[in-house]
Amino acid sequence: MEKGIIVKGIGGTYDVQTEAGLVACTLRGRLRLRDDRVLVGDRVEISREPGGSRGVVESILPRTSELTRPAIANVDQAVVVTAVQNPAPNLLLLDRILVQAELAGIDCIVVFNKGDLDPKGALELRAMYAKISYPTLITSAQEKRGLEELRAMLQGRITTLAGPSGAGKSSLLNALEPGLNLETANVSAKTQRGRHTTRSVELLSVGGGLVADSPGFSRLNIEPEQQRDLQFAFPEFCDYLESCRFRGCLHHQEPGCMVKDAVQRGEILERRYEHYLIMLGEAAPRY
Ligand SMILES: Nc1nc2c(ncn2[C@@H]2O[C@H](COP(=O)(O)OP(=O)(O)O)[C@@H](O)[C@H]2O)c(=O)[nH]1
Ligand SMILES: [Mg+2]
Ligand SMILES: [Zn+2]
Repeated sequence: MEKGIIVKGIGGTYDVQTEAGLVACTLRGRLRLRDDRVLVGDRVEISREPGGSRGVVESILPRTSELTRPAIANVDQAVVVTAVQNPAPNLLLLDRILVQAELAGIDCIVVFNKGDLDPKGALELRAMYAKISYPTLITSAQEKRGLEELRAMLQGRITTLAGPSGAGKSSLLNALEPGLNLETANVSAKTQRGRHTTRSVELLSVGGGLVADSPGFSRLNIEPEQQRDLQFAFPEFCDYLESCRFRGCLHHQEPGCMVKDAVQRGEILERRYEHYLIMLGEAAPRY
């Protein structure tokens, strides 16, 4: 049977990207019963009349991952975009997004855009995150720099773009695929909280991959049930976790904590550790 990926779903019609192009599909009856369970990103089998332009989704293949906000199935990676300037980088927000992606089991790529505005600052920011072991990239949508590297990272994968409003996410996609004509806006023209144009998630064909230009992870506070796992969402902690004196060490005020030692020796960035403590405090108010 013909295979494809659902890239858009509106009012019971699902656009399925197949090797032969986009096919508008409805759902086979038994799938319609669980209409809310069909997600953009789902890999599906479809049937259609030979040469027909419309089809029917017959079955949904098993998912490799499932994000709830935004609701997308089979996301392989998050590309987190932060502007080097304008707006000023919010590294706590960047770390929050990275943590949520880590907790969801998704690979992360850290992109610093608007490199043209402060090339030196861009290098410093990149060095911080490269040290943590994240793949990093400096781009300029305006000067068309770093675009080929970004394209290579998107190739053949399902990606969600995340990052604050105004970072240049839509501009980067437009630079990669000029035909997209995504709306972009001056930072000053956006409200402080960013504009939230409510629209359904859609996967766009960009650079040989599929990309969701979504506002990113909308639930960014750490929930109590995430408290224990939070430490594992900081990849640079992992080498030390086993060596703490106490088994249940949460690396806050416990004696004999190897994570804190590593921070003191400069092996773990102090800023990252501070962000860990902020998030830990949200997860468990007594910390
Ligand atoms: N100087 C500079 N400005 C950029 C760059 N990328 C985007 N912008 C500008 O930043 C503003 C916000 O871009 P937009 O793509 O709408 O950001 P989004 O909210 O993340 O999608 C727009 O005015 C863009 O023209 C860049 O690489 N350099
Ligand atoms: Mg945008
Ligand atoms: Zn510890």
